[in-house]
Amino acid sequence: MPASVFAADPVFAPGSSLTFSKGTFFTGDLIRMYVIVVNNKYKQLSGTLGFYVNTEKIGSSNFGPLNFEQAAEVAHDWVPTYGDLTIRAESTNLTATKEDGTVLTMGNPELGIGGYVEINYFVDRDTDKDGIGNRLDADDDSDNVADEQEKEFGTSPILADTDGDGLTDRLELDRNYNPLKTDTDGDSVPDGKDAFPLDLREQTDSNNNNVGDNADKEAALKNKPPPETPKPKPVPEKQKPVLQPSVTPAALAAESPVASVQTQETVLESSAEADAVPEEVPASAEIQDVSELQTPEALAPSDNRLNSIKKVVLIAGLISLAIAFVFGALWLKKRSH
Ligand SMILES: [Ca+2]
Ligand SMILES: [Ca+2]
Ligand SMILES: [Ca+2]
Ligand SMILES: [Ca+2]
Repeated sequence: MPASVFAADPVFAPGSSLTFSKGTFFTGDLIRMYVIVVNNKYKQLSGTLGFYVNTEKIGSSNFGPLNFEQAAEVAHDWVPTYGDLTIRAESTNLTATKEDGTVLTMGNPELGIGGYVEINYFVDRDTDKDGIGNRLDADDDSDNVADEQEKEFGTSPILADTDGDGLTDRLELDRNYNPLKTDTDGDSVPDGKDAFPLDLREQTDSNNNNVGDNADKEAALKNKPPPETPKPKPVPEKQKPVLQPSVTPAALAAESPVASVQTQETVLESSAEADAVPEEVPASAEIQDVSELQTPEALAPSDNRLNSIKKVVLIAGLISLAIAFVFGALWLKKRSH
């Protein structure tokens, strides 16, 4: 609890003291300190108050002129530092005007020396800003690791993330990471950015399946399906073959006179073969259908014709020999007569 000391002074009313804008404040807070001054003796009073912390002057504020029995609040803003502090407000300059017009200044024995008010205050830190100073707080950094445990583990009681890797001491202890080492597994990725702080080979888990991306890639390679056989490229319309079977001779005849003639020739060819009359076979048909003439069925009629010719020639020869013999015999008989 703050303790106040009052020094007699014409400025400060008996029992007055320093007050603060917050009942409890900590290091780093912005605090306004107040002190009440009163003129209870002179026609008018004005002056300056100096503010001190542990004898170091931190600033000053003027007041007045105050009429008889008039009071005023003098304030000064302050950012406290840590520790046991003595905070003082002291009158550093005074000017009093008496009823008879006499002016008294600082140092005049009638006015007296400058008085002061001061207060002792322990200013604590509140690291986790929970309104409880570290001296009374069992877990100064609110990382759920008590100050006593922090001593045991060697972690800082005022740093929730002792090693600064992005993970609190509590989380690292719970997961067996090292709360004193930024990169537990030594893969050059800090624990807070490493999806696997205990696995040197893994750092990321892109699909959140709790399996590292490197292991995922290896598994994918092992289970790789055989490459697909490439599908034949579609043939462009211009290169597609014309489907002849769908075109009938009748259709061709209807479309083109030339086609009609060719069809008629084919019909004539067929009838000539059936009748075995070579003279009636058009020359064009012989050239176009050599393969057909070479078949046994086509060759058979030709052999028959050759045999017939041979027989005729043989018979004619025999007849000629017979006639020649008869005429020879008659000629010899006539000569012998
Ligand atoms: Ca605290
Ligand atoms: Ca703690
Ligand atoms: Ca950490
Ligand atoms: Ca760590």
